[in-house]
Amino acid sequence: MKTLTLAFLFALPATGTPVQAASHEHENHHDMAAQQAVATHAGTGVLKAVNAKDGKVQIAHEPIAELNWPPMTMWFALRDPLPYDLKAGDAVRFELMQDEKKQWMIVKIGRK
Ligand SMILES: [Cu+2]
Repeated sequence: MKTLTLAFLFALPATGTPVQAASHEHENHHDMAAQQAVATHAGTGVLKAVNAKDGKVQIAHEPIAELNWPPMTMWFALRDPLPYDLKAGDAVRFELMQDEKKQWMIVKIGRK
């Protein structure tokens, strides 16, 4: 009987602790998700076309291992106006991030 009582007493804090730990991890998970949302990824490629009016560029990019992207040609939104010295045909290096709508946006671009 003594053993059963002890086991019961020890069981109380034991069941309480994992619940607290789980909710703490949950908060950490949200912090990590927020950090990932603003993470930038570096890429290289060739500038294929510029749509200055809509603030977009088409880039034939090389693989981006971090994102598991194969090489492809695609349009990206520009966060800032394109540097004046860049034109179609230029080799470029750039940095990408996802905007609040999860669309990929170039936040930095320059000649490679
Ligand atoms: Cu792509």
